[in-house]
Amino acid sequence: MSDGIPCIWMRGGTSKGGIFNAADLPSDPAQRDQVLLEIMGSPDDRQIDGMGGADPLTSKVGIVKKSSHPECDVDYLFLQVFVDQAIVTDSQNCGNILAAVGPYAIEQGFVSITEDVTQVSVFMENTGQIAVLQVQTPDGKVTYKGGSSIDGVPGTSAPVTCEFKETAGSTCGALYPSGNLKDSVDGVDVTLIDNGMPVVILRASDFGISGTESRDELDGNTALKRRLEDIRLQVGPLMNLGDVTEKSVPKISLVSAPMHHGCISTRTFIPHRCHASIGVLGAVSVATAAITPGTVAYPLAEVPDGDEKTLPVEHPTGEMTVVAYTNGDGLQSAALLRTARKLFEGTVYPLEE
Ligand code: NQM
Repeated sequence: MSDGIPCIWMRGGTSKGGIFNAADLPSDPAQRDQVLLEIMGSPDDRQIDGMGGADPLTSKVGIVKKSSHPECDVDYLFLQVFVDQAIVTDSQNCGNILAAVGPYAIEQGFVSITEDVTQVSVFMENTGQIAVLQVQTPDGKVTYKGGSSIDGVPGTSAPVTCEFKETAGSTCGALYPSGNLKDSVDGVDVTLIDNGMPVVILRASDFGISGTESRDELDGNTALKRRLEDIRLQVGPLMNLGDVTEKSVPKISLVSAPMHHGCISTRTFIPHRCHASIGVLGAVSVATAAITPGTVAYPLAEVPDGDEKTLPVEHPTGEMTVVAYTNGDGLQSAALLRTARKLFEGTVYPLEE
């Protein structure tokens, strides 16, 4: 048997995956990706021969190392391991797994505990941007126990607050990479936006759906999924992402008016399966469009007054609240509440040579 690789399996927000110390994985990206496919059990719909949970939301990897960035404690590289294809991609970031990186960085000794709350500054390698996390560390150690709840996760846990600044154009080079607030593709209005996550925003009603359907119902709608993928492939080059056939971005958010006193309602494809909720940076991008006149989302959105806006983004299992700090130039920074939990610490085994 091979020696295996040290790993901690964690829930971060509404996602789950393996968190690794970069020093424990092969430094060659091709070798590393092969090892991660073997660990997750991909490609296979059930990921039966690996750790993955047969869902893109539970087939995720975070790789952490000490940062050389002057303002940051750790570098975090996110990798999406496809479930049914032999693809590992760094083309996107993940704000949910990021929430797990905070406690991981402290427990692994990358960051020293300061007070009852310890700040962890993270350089997000996928996009070259910074996130600042506040992790609960009472009595000199990380706690996962607490009273905070997030929709999509049962029970309550300790809060991990995540603050993002300057996320505009994270991957596409500009907040509105096509240069327009609204474009038309296949006769349908689209807003192409990247405020931390590249997202194509479309009106649900343009596709003959209400936008309140369940994840399972939308996942079963193969005609809808085919149309969305067709649009996604066309807008890839417009978003400076090139051919996106084998990329997990852009995501697609179908928006409609809020149903539960939120800011906007969403059903998001990531990109081939419907999200059980919505991604963290995905929600920041949608919220940014929702408060911006001229986008597809704006006429459907309920937008509060004031520079600090609480924007609940509704999704299939509840809502994700984005607290947006704005000025005349739009959204300047965003804060979100997440929780995380350490599930397992041990050794994972790729296939033997
Ligand atoms: O947008 C899923 C997730 C995500 C990404 C996805 C995320 C984010 O829920 O920041 O968190 O969009 O593939 O983990």
